Amino acid sequence: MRKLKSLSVTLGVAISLLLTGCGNEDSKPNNENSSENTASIGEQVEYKIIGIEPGAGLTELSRNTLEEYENLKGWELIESSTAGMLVSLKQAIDNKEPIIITGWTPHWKFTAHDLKFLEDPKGTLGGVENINTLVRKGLENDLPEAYTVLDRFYWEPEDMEAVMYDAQNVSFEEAAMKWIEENRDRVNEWTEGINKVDGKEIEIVSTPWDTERASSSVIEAVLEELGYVVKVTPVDPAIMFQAIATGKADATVAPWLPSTHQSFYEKLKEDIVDLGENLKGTKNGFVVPEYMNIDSIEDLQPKE
Ligand code: PBE
Repeated sequence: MRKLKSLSVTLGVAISLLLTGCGNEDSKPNNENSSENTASIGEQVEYKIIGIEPGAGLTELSRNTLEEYENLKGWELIESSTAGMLVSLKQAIDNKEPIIITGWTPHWKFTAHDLKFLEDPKGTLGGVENINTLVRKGLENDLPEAYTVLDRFYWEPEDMEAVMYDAQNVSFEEAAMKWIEENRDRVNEWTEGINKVDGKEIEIVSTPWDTERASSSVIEAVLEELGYVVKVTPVDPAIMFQAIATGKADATVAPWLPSTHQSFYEKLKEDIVDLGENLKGTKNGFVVPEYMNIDSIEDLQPKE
């Protein structure tokens, strides 16, 4: 690795000497002159960060990030949709052009493309996070069997990724069923000793992203096996929190905490029962293709 690095630096020096046409002592290879280089990144991406849905927690964190970093003065967050962001990302990568997106993991974009998170020294995009299970007040009394399953529900990022991966070819329902069949022992731990119910209804709220389509589909199938009639409704994060706090919905396995959905959580936490993490190890950030010569949000230059 080290050898490779020094080889590429040597090559870089040699090429830049060739380009400048002489051995001028003052000329530095381009990739060492970071201010010049990153200024051009800003220009090339037109001081735009390609964002996602306006209602996403990540969008709120990204807006704050543009305010908190002085070097991001004049930069703009382009809010659109996850699908739109993914199209822009693919186009940029196909053309080897620079692009900065708001991204997160788990997500297939990291397997489909070589990407990296920009360092976030101010931590405004949150660190490594969790996904929690929240239920409405009174659920423990009203639907004790479901409450216990929801309380026990816990899996790993690899599990969620397996469902998301399969759901590229089949429906989320089918992908969830396959995961359940392959992980019967784990599912049995969640349902052990719980009596079956006969057609009781339960309403789950979720968000529209693949991570949450995966987890909600699994919990839906597990509760259906127990005899519940389950309805899953994907909504914006703000609505999801309201639905739990007002008792309009029974449960959610979708909130990203402590940062992504913090503002919604803080407002309503008194009216919500938090059953803790169902998954650990998610992350948000500004994401760029590996080929971009930049490592940190602080390397970006303000718009002149
Ligand atoms: N996300 C994926 C969501 C939560 C799951 C990070 C895009 C968000 O609210 O930002």
